[in-house]
Amino acid sequence: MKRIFSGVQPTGNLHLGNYLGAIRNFVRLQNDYECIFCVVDMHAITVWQDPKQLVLNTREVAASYLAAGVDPKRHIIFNQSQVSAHAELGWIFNCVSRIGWLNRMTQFKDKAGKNKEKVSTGLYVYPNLMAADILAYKATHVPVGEDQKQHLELTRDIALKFNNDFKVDLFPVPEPLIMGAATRVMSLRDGSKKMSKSDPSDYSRITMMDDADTVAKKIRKATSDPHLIPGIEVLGENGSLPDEIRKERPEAFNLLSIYAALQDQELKDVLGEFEGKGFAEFKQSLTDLAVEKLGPMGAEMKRLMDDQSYVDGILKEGAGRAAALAEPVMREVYDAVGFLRS
Ligand code: AQP
Repeated sequence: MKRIFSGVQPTGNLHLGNYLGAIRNFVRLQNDYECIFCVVDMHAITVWQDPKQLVLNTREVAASYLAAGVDPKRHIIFNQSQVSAHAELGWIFNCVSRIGWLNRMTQFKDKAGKNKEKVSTGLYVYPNLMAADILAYKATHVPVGEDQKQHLELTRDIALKFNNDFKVDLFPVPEPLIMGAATRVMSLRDGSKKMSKSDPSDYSRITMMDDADTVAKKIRKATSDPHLIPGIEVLGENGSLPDEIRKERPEAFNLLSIYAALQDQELKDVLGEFEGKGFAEFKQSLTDLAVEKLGPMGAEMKRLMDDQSYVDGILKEGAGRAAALAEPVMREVYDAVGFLRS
């Protein structure tokens, strides 16, 4: 049986990158895998979250899964803190994982910046908790964006080390599923930075709940360049965009890649359609497409977020089902480690 675990942090401002890089893929995977989709609220508090806002943001992520089309009857949707196995296994993995491994995590370096002494210890051991999220369910596959590949490698190392240290064959070594085009959506203001929830500028991202006017305004103000859209001759032999071309015009190709991803096309098809046109014209087409694809989903998210008891009920029911899956795994883990259960 192929089982997927994946999650999104409830840190507000869910954006187009979260949708194209993660949530849309969840919907596509649900026909081929048994899926566990988590709202990872314990990861969120590795940086300060306002408690009242965290509750709302947790419902926002759950609503995004539902509005995008995840079926909560066939698959599990829940928030991490409602299943204690995550914290329990996370602690054990703190004792399996090595400091040297964590020191190599580039996301920690990026997020901590120059402030390493001041960030929470939770932020540092975040990848160990992510390993626990996945392995508590013996998930075999994890859909990850480029930025999470290194953390999944660490999960694989932890699974292997645990099996080896305790001489068991307990954890599978999960495989990454890197999905389709535009797995990395960049900021609308600066093509060298990824689109992110925490960017102080609202104009850097399109959120999943932006209305049509806001989407139009953000795309109009998005950084592009004065050159015309090139033809397919800029692409490499396999149809991919050479790094040096992307580096020359990062914002232009970000917008073109977003269009391709939203339309479910290859970049070559988009270049074929818009070759020789300027960005003013292209931006109008991108706006129309983004509003068409995101508008109904954003409206459904808003409707669901007003139906608090429905969303909370889905999370509670999902947590019960998740806990039932994790429970026998945790029993095996405690036996392996030598924790006495009386
Ligand atoms: N810009 C992006 N392009 C493609 N995929 C993205 N993801 C995030 N940003 C992009 C994917 O969304 C999923 C959930 O991510 P997360 O909640 O763990 O947040 P994050 O990766 O730390 O990035 P965010 O959402 O922008 O938050 P901040 O600002 O806090 O860094 C993941 O699968 C991720 O790959």
